[in-house]
Order: sequence, then C-alpha cells, then structure tokens
Amino acid sequence: MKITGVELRRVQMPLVAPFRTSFKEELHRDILLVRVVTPEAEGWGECVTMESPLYSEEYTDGAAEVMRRFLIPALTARPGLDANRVAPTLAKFKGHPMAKAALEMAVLDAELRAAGVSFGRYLGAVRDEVRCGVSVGIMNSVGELLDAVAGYLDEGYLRIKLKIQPGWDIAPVRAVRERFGDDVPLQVDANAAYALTDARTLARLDEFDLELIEQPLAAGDLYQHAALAKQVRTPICLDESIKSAEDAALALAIGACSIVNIKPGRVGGYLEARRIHDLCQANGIAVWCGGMLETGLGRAANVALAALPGFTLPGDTSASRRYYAADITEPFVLRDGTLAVPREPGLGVSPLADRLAEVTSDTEWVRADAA
Ligand code: SMG
Ligand code: MG
Repeated sequence: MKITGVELRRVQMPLVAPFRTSFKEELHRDILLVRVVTPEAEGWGECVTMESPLYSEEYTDGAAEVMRRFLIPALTARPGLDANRVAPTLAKFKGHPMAKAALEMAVLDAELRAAGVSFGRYLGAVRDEVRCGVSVGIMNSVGELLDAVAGYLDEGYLRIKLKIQPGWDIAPVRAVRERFGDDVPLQVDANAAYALTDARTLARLDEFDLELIEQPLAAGDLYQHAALAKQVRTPICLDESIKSAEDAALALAIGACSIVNIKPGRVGGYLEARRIHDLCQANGIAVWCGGMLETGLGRAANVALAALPGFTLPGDTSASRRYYAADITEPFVLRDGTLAVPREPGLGVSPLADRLAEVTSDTEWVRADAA
C-alpha cells in the first residue's frame, strides 16, 4: 500500500482520578493519535508517550516532531509499504520506539481493515477474552489506598498491582495483604525507583508472597537486576529495561528477570512485541501486557496482543472507565474480570466522531509529497 498522508491529532483526556507513580502524578493525558490514510483504508495508531521524558526518553511533543520530520517522510516515500516493512524502513533513525510503534500500529490497522482481518487473528490470538489486572497508584494515605483496592476488587479485577517507591513499599503492601488476604494476586511496580543497595528493603517484600516485583532498578541496570534476583525470592519482572527482543534475550540469558511486561510502545510496535512473546514462550518465561493509560484505540490492540498464548498473567489492560469517564471509542467493559478481544477487522474499534471532535485540541496533516 502507498500512504496518501498522515494526520497527527492531539486529544485532551482528563483521568477519572490522579495516577501517581514514583516519577510523576498524572491528572490528565495529552495524547498523540495518528491516522494513516491509504487508497484502500485508513488506520489509527496511538502514541503512548507521556508529556515529559520521565518514564523513558520519549515525550509527546518530541514524538510528534520526529514523526513529521523524519519518520512519516521515510514511510510515505516507500511504495509497497506494509506493516512488516515499517520497522526496517525506520530503523536508521535511532531510538523513538513509541513514535515508531504508533505509526506501525496505524499502518497495520489500515492493512488489516483493507484485508478484513482483526488484530487478534493477525497476531495469533487464541482467546476471545483476556484476564485483567489493575495498576493502583501511590496515594496520600494507606486508608485511601485500601479504599481504592476495595473498589477495584469489587469491580472484579483479577490481580492488583501497587505502585511503590522508597517510603511507600512495605507498609502499603502489608496493609493490602492484611485487609484483603493472601489469595489476592498482588504485585508491585517501582518504576526504577530503587538501587541495588536497597536489596535488603526489597527482600522484605518476600514475606508477602507477591507475584512479582516490576522494574525495581534503573532501566540500564540489567546486570544489577541479575544480582538483585539472587538476593530476593520474589520474581523480578522487567518493564523499562526491555526495549527489544534482543534486550529480552539478554535479560533472560543473564537471569535479570523471570517475567516480562510487554508494552508494544516501549519496544517499537506490536510486531516486536509478538517477537518478545515468542522468545519468552520458547523459554518458558511468563509474559503479560503492560499499559500506558491508553484510550480505546491502544486498548483494542493491547487486548488483542494479550490474547496470544504466552500471555499467561493478567495484564494492565483495565476497563475504559478505570481511566476515562468518556473514552474516544465505545468503552471496554470488564466482565468477570475480563475484556473481550475485538473481532472486527483491524483494531475492531474506531473513534466516535463526535467524541473525538470534542476532545481534539489540534490536528495536522502531513502529506505524502512533503518528503
Ligand atoms: O495503563 O493501566 C495502565 C497503567 C499501567 O502502571 C501502569 N503503567 O510502569 O507499568 C508502568 C506504568 C507506566 C505508565 S505510568 C503513567
Ligand atoms: Mg511498569
């Protein structure tokens, strides 16, 4: 297919409640969507960057800039483009996996809509619905946290992930265990807030029988994670450290983790995400699908990915209402702790025109011959 042009669209989405991690509190999302137009079909992509480069090096204004200046011109200059050629075409530009992933997602959506094939079927989904967890932010008090967790358990979430940081770790985890019991699948995510010298503190989490501890140390600390893994019993899961299937292979080879959080944006797209899934599955390593507070567009693709056979743990693929009072697509609704995998072609969901218009703050058309 040949790209006619790409629309960059910014949408303003207030969160239903503040979401605090060890690096930032989010109250509102300023999201970059891409719409790839081809003669056969249109496709949507969602860029999962945040406003500032705190989760990783990327940030939303930077992603828009690298797309309009480098990535989109490289793609539109290519006749015979398909989703599998997006990453190789963009590989000469270093970094920017989230920007690249959004474009690849949009091209894949256009291609699959034209072919009448769903994301799930294309990626290799083996389930009609996926089991969901929820990620619970850092709160002002343990009481507030317990109320939030109680609400999510009532809604039916199948596992709870608590965001932690130094000073908000042992006490909140203990309180959640004491209040809700040992049977609730519970895990924690530090977003790289600790150092290897904190190994003793992290080992104190062992008594709570957590499913995993996610990204305790810095993204570059692969070796240190391997050392930490020898000092704690709780399985280590990596998020920020894994930017490609190669990274995942290295992490597994040196024992830096025993579980992987797969986020398509972080690794440059759904096709690389599938490669990581395949690698982990071949090595008997469990994976689960992470989240970046996506709208219904990114959620549709994540849910399709999470339906692959190796995604054996519940993901951060929560229902739309956990994030947004009104999503830009028909909302994803939790049923018995699961979300349904869309069956229609491509993403299987589309933005609701009125809703999209309401939340759009800016649109920009990048034409093919701008190259
Ligand atoms: O989409 O439910 C979601 C958020 C899940 O905790 C979540 N994401 O490190 O895994 C993570 C964080 C990154 C985003 S923080 C704004
Ligand atoms: Mg994480």
